Amino acid sequence: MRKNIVAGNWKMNLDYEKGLSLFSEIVNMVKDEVVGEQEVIVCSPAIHLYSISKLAAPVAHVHVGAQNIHQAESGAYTGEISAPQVKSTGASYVILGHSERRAYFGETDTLLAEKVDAALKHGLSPIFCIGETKEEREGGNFFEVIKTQLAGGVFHLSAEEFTKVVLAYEPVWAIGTGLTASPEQAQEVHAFIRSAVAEKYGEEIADNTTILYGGSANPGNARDLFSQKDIDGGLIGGASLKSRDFLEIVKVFN
Ligand code: 3PY
Repeated sequence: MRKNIVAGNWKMNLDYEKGLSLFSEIVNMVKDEVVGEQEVIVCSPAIHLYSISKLAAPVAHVHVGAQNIHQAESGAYTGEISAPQVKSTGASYVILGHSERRAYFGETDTLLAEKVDAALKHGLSPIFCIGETKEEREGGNFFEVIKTQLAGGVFHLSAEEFTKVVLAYEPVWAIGTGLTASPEQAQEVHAFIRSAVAEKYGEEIADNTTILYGGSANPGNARDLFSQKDIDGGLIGGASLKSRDFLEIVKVFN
């Protein structure tokens, strides 16, 4: 079902104690201040997953996710973490295809499709990221880039599998740069993504797909972004590291 979601991407920040303390603040604020049906997800480094999942368990609408998994279930892959391991912590989501993983770890659409399959097989919902670079936007072929990422990463799924996927449009030029897509620029791409999903899986599934915006979203721009017809929430980087800022973004849906 199409949901409003605000997901934090903590990236490689916060030691164990600081992560627990930030998550506790978020949970307490959600309990006190969130009145809507919106879902709150925190995607933390692996070290926090088990402990914050325990804190999240009693709170409706708060969930935990990882930021990556390996495509294999187990084996000699030093330093990696698998879908069943993440699932065993109590987490229910995993970010896949973030542009930082594509750029710094060489993750291709083919590899990401395997990771998506591993996540779904073990009961994790992928938050699958797509988005164009500055050069691709300036070159004018960004719709093609996005369609290729969708086709390579998630369009091999059956319709039933696809309904468990959350999509996140993250223009690479808006990540870590302080630049944000304007609400109109973001809406244009979100509408395109929804139409590509409709072409592949039909109107009903497209209507029910949650598509998040990510890329320097903050309390100052979230309301304008989320008021666009095809933007169902956000994947939040820096602003998710401050409980008050993150909650202000969540509360846009109150
Ligand atoms: C950002 O906001 O910078 C992000 O990368 C969110 O995933």
